[in-house]
Amino acid sequence: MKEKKLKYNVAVVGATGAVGGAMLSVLERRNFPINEIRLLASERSLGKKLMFCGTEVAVQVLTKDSFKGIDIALFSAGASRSLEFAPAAAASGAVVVDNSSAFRMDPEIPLVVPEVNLHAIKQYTKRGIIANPNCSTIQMLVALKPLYDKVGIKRIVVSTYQAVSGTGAKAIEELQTQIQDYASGKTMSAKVYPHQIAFNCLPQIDSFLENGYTKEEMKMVNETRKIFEDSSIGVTATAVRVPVYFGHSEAVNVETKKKITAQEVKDLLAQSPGVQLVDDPQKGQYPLAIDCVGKFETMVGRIREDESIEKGINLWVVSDNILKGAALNAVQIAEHLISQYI
Ligand code: NAP
Ligand code: 3JN
Repeated sequence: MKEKKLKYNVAVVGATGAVGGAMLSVLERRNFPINEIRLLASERSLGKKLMFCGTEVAVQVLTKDSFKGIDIALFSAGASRSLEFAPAAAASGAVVVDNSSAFRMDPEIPLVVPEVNLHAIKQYTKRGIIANPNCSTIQMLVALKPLYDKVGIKRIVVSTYQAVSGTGAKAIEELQTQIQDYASGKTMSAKVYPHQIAFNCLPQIDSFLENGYTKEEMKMVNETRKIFEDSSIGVTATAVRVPVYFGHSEAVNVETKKKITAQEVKDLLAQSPGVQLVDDPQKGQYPLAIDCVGKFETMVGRIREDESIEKGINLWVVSDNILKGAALNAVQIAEHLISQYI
């Protein structure tokens, strides 16, 4: 039997980005056992150094030869970079955890939320790649998995309220600039988004498809079915960008197969992995985007029965889109890999 490693060589692809930076901080916060950390980005970052565990590490340019000796490669440099470089990383012996949409719907590649379908990780051996779902899917399924297991889910109707950090650093800057321009009486201009985002809500995330939905909305539909391994589940989504910097919020309506009361849902979620129940509306306590920032848990509240149908539940689900929505989920997958497989 192969001897178990005590420490691992980890590459972070897109290390200079918002998600890559969060990956470094999550690896540090969770004391991931690292021998070598290799930071990879584009030629624009050549010469840059980033801090990791108190040491400066030079950023290297991503090439197909970047992965020699690497055990785990965490990718967050966009889908086209994943398509081009993840197979090369896998061929050189690394297990890839990919944050992009590149491989999510590939039937040979597991799509994993550890609290929901940890068992699927073992399929990584087929291609050496594991996909991280979209941020909006991840937090919704962390909240819904306990209900799915207990009473079954027939249909999900979800509306999202997504923070600008989901679009990256340029979008954070755009919101900031528009707010400053408004305060000083200047005309606001929009470059990243199709319309002004300050003081506005945009019912468009990513581009529109022929069926009238956006790509972001269809990611939630298709990824949910794959992760639950249930093609019968109905999912319909409206994804909205709101002028919030960090933290995605979601209003989720669920039609269950068997009846469950609001109190039973609260009891269930109070002890569910990855969930923090915040549900005392009389005291003004419910999940808020400003409270989820930096937290590993997905916050759930406003739990109530949908009185318009026989078996329905409403929930308000809030999570740090850069942490559980991306970096933390990827690191949790890597933790399971090293505890069970490599
Ligand atoms: P970002 O802040 O713009 O960072 C992009 C990163 O990719 C930077 O490190 C950049 O390096 C690197 N990069 C770009 N082009 C490259 C190239 N040709 N070769 C090597 N590196 C390159 O974006 P982000 O917000 O971190 O998001 C990055 C990706 O993560 C997204 O495109 C998406 O696929 C994924 N993501 C997933 C979720 C999710 O829902 N799970 C959420 C957000 C993002 P330079 O600094 O050198 O340009
Ligand atoms: O907009 C958000 O809040 C989440 C954005 C995710 C994202 C942004 C650019 C490219 C993705 C993703 O993870 O689905 C991608 C992509 O990889 O397609």
